[in-house]
Amino acid sequence: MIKALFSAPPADWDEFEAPLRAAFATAALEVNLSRDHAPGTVDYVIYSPKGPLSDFTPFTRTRAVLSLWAGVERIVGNATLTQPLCRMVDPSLSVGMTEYVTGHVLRHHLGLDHWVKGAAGWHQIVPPLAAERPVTILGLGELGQACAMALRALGFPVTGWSSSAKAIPGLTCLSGPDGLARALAGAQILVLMLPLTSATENMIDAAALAALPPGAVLINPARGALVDDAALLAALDSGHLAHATLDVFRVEPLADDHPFRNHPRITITPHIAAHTRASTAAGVIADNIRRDQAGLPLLYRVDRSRGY
Ligand code: NDP
Ligand code: OXD
Repeated sequence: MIKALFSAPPADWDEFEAPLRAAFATAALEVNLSRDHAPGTVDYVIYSPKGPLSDFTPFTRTRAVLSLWAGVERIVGNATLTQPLCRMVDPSLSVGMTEYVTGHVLRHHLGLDHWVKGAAGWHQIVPPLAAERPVTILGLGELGQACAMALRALGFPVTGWSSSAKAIPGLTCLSGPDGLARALAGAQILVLMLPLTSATENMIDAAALAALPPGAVLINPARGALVDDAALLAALDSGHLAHATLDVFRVEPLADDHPFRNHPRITITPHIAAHTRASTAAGVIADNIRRDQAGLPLLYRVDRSRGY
């Protein structure tokens, strides 16, 4: 019998227990799923960074740590973690992120705030068509590509920037420092879809913000520490940046007295851009355990040297 330890907050257990048991049954896996197995007996750890586990040393027979989160910056550098680490790639996560990004891009593209506020008079401010509104996405992985394809389908010219060079039909794909300069210079709307690593922390600093065209909008549903907070406030206050829509922050929950709060050019959402949903993610976890048990390589393994 396979032993799987569920190491996550109680609310996650309530959400995941039944779907995981169902997914294990569907995958014909006999799994003893519990929140309190003795560490030395555990085959797989199903892990949330909000759970109790921080020392992986006693998990001597554990074959893999399977994260419920896509972002792994809070575990990838854990020196006690010698077991393989897999991040979450979940179809619902991609759909949720695509809906969030598309919705916020369309809000800014159409200037919806002006009309929602209830504009007086009869001033016909006609927005440009999507084809005239270039969008750049930094990060062309699972989520960045899903967002890019959805925006492309709506007619936006989409440029994506990633670590490795890519060729994706319909997108302008860039990489490297020159690619970043081009990607920023052309971005009327900039979407961050990068993981937080030592290479990406503070990437959106004063120079990167200055490289955007005047009046650009930033949408960050990736990680707060990608952005230099002080530089962002300065760019907004000078008017160079028209607006920032932020879902993620250096410290969460965002403090009530943080300068981002009540800033007229910042929209805050409380880390809700995309949620790992048990209905689909349980199957992803079960499938990875099935693969490992069958001697197949684990999917979505994190490269510790890159940090994602
Ligand atoms: P992926 O690992 O699939 O994609 C990451 C992308 O970033 C890849 O294209 C990668 O390039 C690129 N990249 C990484 N480092 C660099 C670098 N130094 N320079 C240039 N490009 C780089 O991640 P996901 O798309 O699944 O997720 C992205 C992030 O979204 C997560 O790490 C997480 O932080 C955040 N997230 C936020 C959620 C929310 O609710 N707010 C929900 C889920 C995730 P390459 O393709 O060459 O490897
Ligand atoms: C994640 C997140 O990384 O929710 O999955 O931010």
